[in-house]
Amino acid sequence: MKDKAKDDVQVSVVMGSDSDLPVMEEAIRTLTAFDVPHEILIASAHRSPERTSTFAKNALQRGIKVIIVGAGAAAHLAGSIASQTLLPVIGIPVDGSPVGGLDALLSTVQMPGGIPVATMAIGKAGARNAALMAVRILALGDEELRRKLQTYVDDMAREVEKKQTALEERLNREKQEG
Ligand code: RP5
Repeated sequence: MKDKAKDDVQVSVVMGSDSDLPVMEEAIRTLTAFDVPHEILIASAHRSPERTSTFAKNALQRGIKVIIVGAGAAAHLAGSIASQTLLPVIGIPVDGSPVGGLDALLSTVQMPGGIPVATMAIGKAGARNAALMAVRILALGDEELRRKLQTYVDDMAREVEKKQTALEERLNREKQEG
């Protein structure tokens, strides 16, 4: 039988446009890898303000725990959502604009005091970290998720060791070959 509590959506992944999807897929992939139930939505702060507002105002009541928001250009989406909910909002500046996402970074990170948006790095690294930040928040009350997070961190450390070994082998080979 399905465990209903575990199947309930815990994270909303919101993006300003379908053009943000290639970046946001990194967050979606990571949430999927951790088996975190999530939903994916398109809502624009500028083009569909009412849709954005309805989502933000209902999210807490729907049982959502964390909202991940990606937007590019004059990226007001994360701040707009954060202003209409008490849930933690994690922002990802999407790097689709001619200025490489710097506009989105400043629009997302420079929130006036009082309405926080936890802003990640520009682009795919930020999207991956947004999902990992959501997992860290959820893991505070979920031992199984905390164990998965520990395995993820341990695997990364092992990867570095492997790279070190591969590098040493290559340098030794090159030395022997003269
Ligand atoms: C933002 O404007 C979106 O988040 C997207 O990054 C950017 C461009 O949107 P499109 O013109 O590609 O739909 O609101």
